[in-house]
Amino acid sequence: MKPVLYVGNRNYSSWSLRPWLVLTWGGIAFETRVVALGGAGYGKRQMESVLAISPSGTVPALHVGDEVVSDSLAISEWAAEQAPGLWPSDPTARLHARAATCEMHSGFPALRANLPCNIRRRAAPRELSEDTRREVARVEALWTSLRARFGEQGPYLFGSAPTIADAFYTPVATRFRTYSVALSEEAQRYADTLLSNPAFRAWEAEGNAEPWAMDAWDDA
Ligand SMILES: N[C@@H](CCC(=O)N[C@@H](CS)C(=O)NCC(=O)O)C(=O)O
Repeated sequence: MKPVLYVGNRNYSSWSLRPWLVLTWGGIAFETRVVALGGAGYGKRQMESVLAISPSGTVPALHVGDEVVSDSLAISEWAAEQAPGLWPSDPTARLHARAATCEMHSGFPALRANLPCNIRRRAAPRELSEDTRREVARVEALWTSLRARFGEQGPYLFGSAPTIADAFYTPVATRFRTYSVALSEEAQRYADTLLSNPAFRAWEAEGNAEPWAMDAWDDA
C-alpha cells in the first residue's frame, strides 16, 4: 500500500504544503487525503477527525505501513531517505539547506501570525508591524545569500532542482503574494520561481477548488 499523506485544507494549511511538495518533487508514490480543519477542538490540537489519524492532533501526518509521522520536517527527512536530491549533495550546501529549513520550521512567528496563509486571497497592501518587517527582511537576506552562494546553476536556492529548503519557503512566497509585500528584485524573482513551480501550481489549483472558507483567515 502506498504511503498516505493527510493534509489540511490546501488553501490554508502551510504546514501541509511543505511535505506534499517534498514527496512530489522526490517522485515518491503516495496518496493525499484532506482533513478539513476548523470547528470543535481546532487550534487546540483536539479535533477528533485529526486525532483519529495523527496522535499529535496536527496535520500533516504521513502513514507509512503501520507507522505515523506527524511533523512536516520529519516527513521530509523520511522522504529524503527514499529519494536522492531532496537535500543538496554538497555537504556545505546541505548544512545551509538544513539550517534554512530548520529556521523556517521553528521560527518566523510574526509572519505566521500577521500574514496568515491563504493562497487564493489577494489582500490590499497593509502596514506591517516592526516584527513582521524584521522577519521579511530576514527571509529576503537568507534567500539572497543562499542564491548568491549556491544557486548559480538554476533558479532555486541550491541551483537547478528544488530541495526541502525550497519547499519550506514556498508558503512564505504565497503569504508575500497574498499581502502584496514589497520585495527586492532578487527575492521577488525567487518567490516567482516557487509560485510557478508545477507541483505548487497543482496544489494551488486543488486549493482553489476546495469548498471551505475560514472566515478568520479571509478577513484577517
Ligand atoms: N510542527 C508541526 C505543526 C503542524 C501544525 O501546526 N498543523 C496545523 C495545521 S496547518 C494543525 O494541524 N492544527 C490543528 C490545530 O491547531 O488544532 C509540523 O511541522 O507539521
